[in-house]
Amino acid sequence: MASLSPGFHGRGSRSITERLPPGQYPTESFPVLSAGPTPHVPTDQWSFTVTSETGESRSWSWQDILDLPQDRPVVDIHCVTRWSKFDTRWQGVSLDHLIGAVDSTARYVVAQSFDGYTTNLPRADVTGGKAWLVHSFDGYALAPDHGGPARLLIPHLYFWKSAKWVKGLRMTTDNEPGFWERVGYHDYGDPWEEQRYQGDR
Ligand SMILES: Nc1nc2c(c(=O)[nH]1)N[C@H]1C(S)=C(S)[C@@H](COP(=O)(O)O)O[C@H]1N2
Ligand SMILES: [Mo]
Repeated sequence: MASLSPGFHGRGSRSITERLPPGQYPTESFPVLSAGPTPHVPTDQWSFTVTSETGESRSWSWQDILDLPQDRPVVDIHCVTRWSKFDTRWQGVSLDHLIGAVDSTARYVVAQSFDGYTTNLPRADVTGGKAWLVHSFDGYALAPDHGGPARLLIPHLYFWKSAKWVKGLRMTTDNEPGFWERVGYHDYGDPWEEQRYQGDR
């Protein structure tokens, strides 16, 4: 069998070309994209809260999160500004553990962040082992500019859905558009379907 040129294949057998969604380019760097200034939240003042559609809520301290089972996803990420970054390495907690702790039949969630940022997601997209609350990147504590102490990681959707400085999830019966979705970005944001703006299929 012919050998594959190093650098063009990461994990598994799919080539970088096959792993690049339409309209994206690969980058080694990790650009910072924030709508406003970086909030600084010390971990001893940090907590994460999931609130159901009936108002029931459950909160976790920083230590509570570290005590939950830890995952180490290695995933490709895709920003709507067209950069993609392959094989990014994270550590954190599956959102299944957090959402599963409250009694809710809501079909949507709104992620809420310390900087006031919000983004909406179908519940089905943040459960089933597809989404995480992450606190480490590449083996180090997540840098403040990239969302530290903790952010969401939802790699199968455009990266604006991965809320930085996240402080909680609100379960909602209706799909309530978040910060970028209200100003014209797509409600769902599938990079493989190029769902960049409202009106893109
Ligand atoms: N709280 C918060 N989360 C956010 C943003 C933001 O401005 N505030 N920007 C989003 C956008 S548009 C992108 S592309 C990614 C960028 O993450 P990065 O700065 O780590 O590359 O974070 C997303 N999460
Ligand atoms: Mo973005």
